[in-house]
Amino acid sequence: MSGPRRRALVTGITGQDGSYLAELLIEKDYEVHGLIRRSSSINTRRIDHLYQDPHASDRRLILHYGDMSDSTRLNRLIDEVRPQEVYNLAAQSHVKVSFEAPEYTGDVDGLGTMRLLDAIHHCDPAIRFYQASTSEMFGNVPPPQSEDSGFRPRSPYGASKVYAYWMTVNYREAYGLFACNGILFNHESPRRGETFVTRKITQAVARILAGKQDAVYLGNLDAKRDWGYAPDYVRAMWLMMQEAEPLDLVFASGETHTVREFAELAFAAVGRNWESHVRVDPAYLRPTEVDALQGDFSKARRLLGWEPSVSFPELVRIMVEADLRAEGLKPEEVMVRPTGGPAVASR
Ligand code: NAP
Ligand code: F7E
Repeated sequence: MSGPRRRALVTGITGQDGSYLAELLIEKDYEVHGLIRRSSSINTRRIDHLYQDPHASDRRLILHYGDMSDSTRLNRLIDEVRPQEVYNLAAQSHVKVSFEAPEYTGDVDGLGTMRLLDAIHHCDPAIRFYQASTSEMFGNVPPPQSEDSGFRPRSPYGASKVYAYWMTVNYREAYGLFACNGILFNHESPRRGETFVTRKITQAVARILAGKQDAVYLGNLDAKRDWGYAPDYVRAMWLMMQEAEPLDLVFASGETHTVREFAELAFAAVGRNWESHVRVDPAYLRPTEVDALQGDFSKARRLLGWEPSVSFPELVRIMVEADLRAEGLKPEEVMVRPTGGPAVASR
């Protein structure tokens, strides 16, 4: 016999990860509450397929207006919703933008996390808390990076997330909260924001094929990242929250590839040469860069049995395929079959 339905609160529910996490939690029979920002245009397109009319009975997705900079709202929300699990995914998550808006990034990503932890501590310390920590915290620590590596952040975003990481640890140690950090390396999908490099490339591939543009302007092609598939990473978040003890764990693919390699594969997927379409514009360079990330997720594999399910070439093809469809093109007609694989990756 199943018990009462579990309740989760997800901040950042309108983002890439928030949308996949909401799907996963609903599938697992949770009542999902999401924090959304008021904006003058609709910002819920990633979760529109989950939306239910407020008058419907037995609602599984309930949205609340609020902002990570507003502690009174966060306190009230925790008190009203009384979730068993809080997933803190809200953030100004763009590293380059964080150099332009360092104070705002620190407020939302750093202090915002503390506000939520404090609301839980004062309202109901039994509430479990997940913090969306990031490989950006490692900065220029050489790869492979694991739970034992130090943090040397290279951006206001990375530094804000280091503060949030340690506040999560501190609320755990000081007040006994079940507060854990998932240290996630880059993860992508067709829902990735259009200004992150992977999606910028795959969207450009589709638009070039559709005749809407001829080139894409990028910054540092030599940067190395450990790229995985976002749905695998939200599964990791949920797994961490089901553990007996709160942990801090790295989740990654274990591989590293350059931005250049990503572009090469994405253009090759439609039979084009990347060099004919990629141009470098220094405007996209960062004042300080994280040169190389490659995660060692052996601890997560050992403790949680977690493994990534999508390889790097598959990820590129999934994203190219989705962007081709969005442009009204048929992937089966324009994508080149990879050696030994199907023409279309479809997921
Ligand atoms: P994302 O697509 O940029 O989503 C960020 C979410 O935060 C959106 O829902 C956004 O709302 C919300 N948000 C931003 N500022 C807010 C504020 N002031 N108050 C309330 N909500 C706010 O990011 P993501 O890729 O899903 O990443 C989720 C989390 O994991 C973030 O904390 C990110 O820093 C972290 N992370 C991401 C990765 C990755 O590779 N994706 C890796 C490690 C860690 P709007 O939709 O209204 O903008
Ligand atoms: O950059 C280089 C850029 O913006 C990846 C966020 O989710 O993952 C993400 O942060 C690399 C960097 O992601 C362009 O310099 C070259 O080296 O896609 P990105 P990110 O900075 O790694 C981490 C784990 C997070 O936590 C963050 O929230 O690509 N690059 N040319 C470019 N990057 C962008 N955005 N645009 C370019 O034109």
